[in-house]
Amino acid sequence: MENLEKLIYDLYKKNVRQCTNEEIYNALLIYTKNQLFEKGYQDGKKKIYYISAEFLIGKLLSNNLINLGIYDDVAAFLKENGKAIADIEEVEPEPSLGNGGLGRLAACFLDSIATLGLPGEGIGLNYHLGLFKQLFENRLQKETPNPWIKEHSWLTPAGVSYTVPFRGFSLKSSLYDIDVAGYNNKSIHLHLFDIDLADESMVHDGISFNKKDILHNLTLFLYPDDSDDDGRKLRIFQQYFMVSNAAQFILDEATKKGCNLHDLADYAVIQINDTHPSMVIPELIRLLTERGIDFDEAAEIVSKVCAYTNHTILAEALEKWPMDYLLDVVPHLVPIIKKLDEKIKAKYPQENVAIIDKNNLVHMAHMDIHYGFSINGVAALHTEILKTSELKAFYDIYPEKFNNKTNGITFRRWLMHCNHPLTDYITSLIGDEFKTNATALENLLKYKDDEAVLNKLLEIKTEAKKTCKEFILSNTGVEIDENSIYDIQIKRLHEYKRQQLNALYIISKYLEIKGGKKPSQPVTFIFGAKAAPAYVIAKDIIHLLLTLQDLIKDDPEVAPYMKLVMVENYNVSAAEKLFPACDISEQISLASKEASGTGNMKFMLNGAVTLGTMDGANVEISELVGKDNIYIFGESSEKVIEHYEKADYCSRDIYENDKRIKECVDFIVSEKMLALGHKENLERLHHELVSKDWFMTLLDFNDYVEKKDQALADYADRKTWAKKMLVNIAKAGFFSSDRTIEQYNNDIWHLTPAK
Ligand code: GFP
Repeated sequence: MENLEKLIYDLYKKNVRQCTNEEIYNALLIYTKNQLFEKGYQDGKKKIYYISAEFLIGKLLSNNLINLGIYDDVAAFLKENGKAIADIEEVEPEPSLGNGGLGRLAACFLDSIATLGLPGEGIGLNYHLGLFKQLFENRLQKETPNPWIKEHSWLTPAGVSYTVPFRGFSLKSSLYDIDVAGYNNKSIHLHLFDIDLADESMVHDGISFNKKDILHNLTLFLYPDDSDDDGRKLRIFQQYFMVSNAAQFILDEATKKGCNLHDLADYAVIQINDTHPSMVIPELIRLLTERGIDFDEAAEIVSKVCAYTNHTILAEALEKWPMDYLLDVVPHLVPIIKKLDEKIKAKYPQENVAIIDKNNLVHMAHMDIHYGFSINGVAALHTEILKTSELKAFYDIYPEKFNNKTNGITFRRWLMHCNHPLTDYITSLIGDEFKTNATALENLLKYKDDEAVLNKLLEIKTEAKKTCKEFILSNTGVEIDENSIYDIQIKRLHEYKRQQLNALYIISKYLEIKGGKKPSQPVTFIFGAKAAPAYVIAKDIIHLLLTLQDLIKDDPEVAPYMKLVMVENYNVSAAEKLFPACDISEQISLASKEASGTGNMKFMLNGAVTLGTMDGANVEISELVGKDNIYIFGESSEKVIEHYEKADYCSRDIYENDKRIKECVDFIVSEKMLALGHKENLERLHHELVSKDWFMTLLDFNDYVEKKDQALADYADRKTWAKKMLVNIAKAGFFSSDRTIEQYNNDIWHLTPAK
């Protein structure tokens, strides 16, 4: 650590003790960047380019130190000098480049690509104000900008620039790179393209800005409000800017290595992460034809380079752009897309696989499937649903293109970084093989009846709960009880993820306590979620949760037995405090709707027990841990799909015929709630549940209550519970993103890993 000490002295002419945390953070930033640079970057003839609108990378300092293998040394050095690494970490702003699971998956994948020694790059945009920062005001979500780029940051200007043509003007880009360290391996780059004239000062009243001023707004926000035409067009501007830069960059890199463009597939493979980067297909074709390749061959080349990952079956997320918008923004792509569509229509005339439908909407996923060589879902059930239902028409044409890649998470961040005590304890029991071979966690199973081990696991959990309690207090102002059961649901707010189901359970418990039935063990229900700014019902659900939070907290009859807390501005840093502390992991989406989930994996890895539906990766979790170590409830995905097909689900029938359900739903608009909350929001939500309930909350309510009550009761038998914890940790190895990336590489990318 002499170098670090010297660097600090050179920078500030002070010794470490005299430095502020900011000064030490800045010095560590420089120090770490230098170390990464010296270690070098993965390279090879063929590269994977992972293009994504989101990269939810989280803070980077500690993770980089871990992956460089110097975390312990740096932490010890700081400690010797009277500083705590945790305090230094607090100084780092969290990059705000993602929204939820999609973006976090991309970040985990970069970590694993680098760790496995694969030549690869991430490509995205450098959003200055991120998604948005969530504030709670008046028990409502308020969106404000989330600036994260400071004078000193992980971004390094790369000196690369391209011109991106739009209708009537063009925009020059600048590239910024973030190094992503491999664990005990070289780094790869996350390439973030930006414009030079981004003007943060144009934002007013929360996150409003002139959506037409593309020259200045293009890289301000991730997912700018798309509730009007200008907002939707802005998304196309962003997407095209991202993929045109990516395509030019990829062709440049390949050409420099000797590619003659006809053999592009020997140099590049592109993973299209969801539909946002889909325009890379016509853009690459455009660039190839500009360079003298004829159209049909260009389309063929691109089809050998592009692979598509589907992350959802929700229609709203499968983008369909009106042709008029494309004509307005990227008219030069339109003839290409039309030609691609004609070729398909000549072979497959059926409307349901067309790229351009009869309403002149361009189906981006359809283009990806026809002109990509691989289509993957993100969990076994999800891929099955794609094949047999959502994308069946395509599966019938191209069965060989479909494959499953069950999601994974990087254990460097989601265990080694966020849970040092558990990592150290596991290491003391089974050595550190699991750090590079995650399935070695199964070696823990030999301790499943070892009382000392089980007690130690409980002790580590209690310590994590204490740390989390401090975080909750500073974030929400609510003091929770570390001896209560922590029941946690943290994920984007969406009706299909069914935070409203959890809320109805909490209402039922509240009513029970008021009626004199006290739970034997206090429970803390913890939520963290952002709602998309234009998603009205999602925001109403946040309002319901915040209103319940206060109602319960201020009721002396109820508060000793349960609390509800909603973390403000839930992000990766908050997640790192919450996962280690969780007892019960809420994965309660309507079966068939959650493609995979990855929070479910982070929870089990940290010793929480899942309460969930047979949806997404929950199915694989339940197969791995066995029915004694998971709580499953709810209607099956087959039945749910059948309900949608027959359109026979009627929430009002359930509401009117089930006294308890009616009572809980009506509580939303009870006098008590209306005294605290807003009539408009609560009534709208009540109406939605009774008259629509598109994601069938009421269908699963009774089963949910029963299984959740069971889980809470079982918690009391501490030894049996600790055994469940141990089995969950031991079986989490399959969900390492190293396994996922290995499968992507073996089945789709075919890259040669560095030795
Ligand atoms: C989406 C899906 C999740 C899936 C992730 C990553 O994330 O089920 O795990 O992508 O594949 F919905 P979110 O929309 O939940 O952020």
